Amino acid sequence: MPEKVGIANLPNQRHKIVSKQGATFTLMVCGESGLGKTTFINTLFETGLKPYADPSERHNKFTTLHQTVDIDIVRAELEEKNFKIRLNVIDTPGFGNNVDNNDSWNPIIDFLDDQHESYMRQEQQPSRHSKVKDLRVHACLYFIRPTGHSLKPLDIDIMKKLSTRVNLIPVIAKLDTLAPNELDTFKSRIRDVIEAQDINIYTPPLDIDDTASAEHAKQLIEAMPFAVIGLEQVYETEPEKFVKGRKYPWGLVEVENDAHCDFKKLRSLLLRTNMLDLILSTNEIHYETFRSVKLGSDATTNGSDNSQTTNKDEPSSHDLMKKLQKKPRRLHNPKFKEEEDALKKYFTEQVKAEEQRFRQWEANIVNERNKLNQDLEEMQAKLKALEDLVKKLQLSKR
Ligand SMILES: Nc1nc2c(ncn2[C@@H]2O[C@H](COP(=O)(O)OP(=O)(O)OP(=O)(O)O)[C@@H](O)[C@H]2O)c(=O)[nH]1
Ligand SMILES: [Mg+2]
Repeated sequence: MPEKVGIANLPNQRHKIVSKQGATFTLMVCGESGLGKTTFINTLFETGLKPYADPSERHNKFTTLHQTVDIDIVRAELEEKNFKIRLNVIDTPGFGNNVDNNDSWNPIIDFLDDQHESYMRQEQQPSRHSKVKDLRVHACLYFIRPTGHSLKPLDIDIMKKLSTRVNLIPVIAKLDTLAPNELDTFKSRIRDVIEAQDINIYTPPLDIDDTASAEHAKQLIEAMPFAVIGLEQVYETEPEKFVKGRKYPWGLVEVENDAHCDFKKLRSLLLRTNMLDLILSTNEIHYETFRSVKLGSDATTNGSDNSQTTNKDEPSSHDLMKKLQKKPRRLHNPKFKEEEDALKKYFTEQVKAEEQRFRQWEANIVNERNKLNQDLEEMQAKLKALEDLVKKLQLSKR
């Protein structure tokens, strides 16, 4: 790990809370297949943390070589000026390769929930001799395809699900494939959709006491969603000056140039300025939400036998463990609550649509009846006129 990442700055962020043992930071990448997630991880940590993809092999239909096919955890320990970070990087298989992509992201959601659950179980053990295993994800980078249009319905769906579980950071992938003049509009369209759809993305807090860091946070917020490029090669632009980037006939797109992409801003947010906020907010917001939903659903499902818990406000860890073990997993998982809600919504929509269809049908029948009545009246009038005429003719004949 090179020195410039600056993890030694971490103790300055919220120093009182950081223990001498350093911190654990877990980063996840996810998004459609082939957007450069694995490449980005290597670029971010400036190492071959993961094997690179060979473009010629990737496009061979008969092999999945280098394509990430499983949730893959890479662990590393970084140390800078005696401050230690235990880093977990979770690479996920890209979705979007299947005809039906609706479920391809389920394993990722399950993974996030499982980590919260496993942490909660460990916390509730009466005695915790062994070290707590904590793989709760502190930041999830969601890679967006650089289409220049907007977010796809699938992106919206997945981002919504992720944002209730994890600090979600949207990232525009492969910026170099987007025309420079398209970026601003693309970004603002994405921001509009995120706002309209009420997707809760991670926002760096503005520290009002510290103008410099507030200014930096403001710049980060304005740059969201960060547009990045993954490293391909290092080029010598001037003698002894090496630059990482991607070379095109019109020039070099530099990874670490703020004028070219937001890579440096994103790296700063993740590894320098906001790592501790990401860790703490995961614990304070996402883990707490998971915990209360889980225990809440547990309490409701156990409403009939609350005699076991003497003090309602403070159930003992033993009671909680007993409840968690007794109940089938299905009832606890917030994912099933979401699915249940989605089913209810679908059902209500279907009923509404059927009702609407029935009303329309009824209205059509009434219209048809009125029209027929009108026709009948007209016919009767004509008949009467003809009868009158016949009568007149008979009279004139006599
Ligand atoms: N033009 C361009 N190509 C990139 C960039 N980043 C990665 N690539 C290329 O895109 C291809 C896919 O990269 P990966 O990193 O394997 O993509 P991935 O998102 O991990 O793919 P899955 O594992 O299938 O989900 C490789 O050929 C990379 O060289 C980028 O910023 N710009
Ligand atoms: Mg990959």
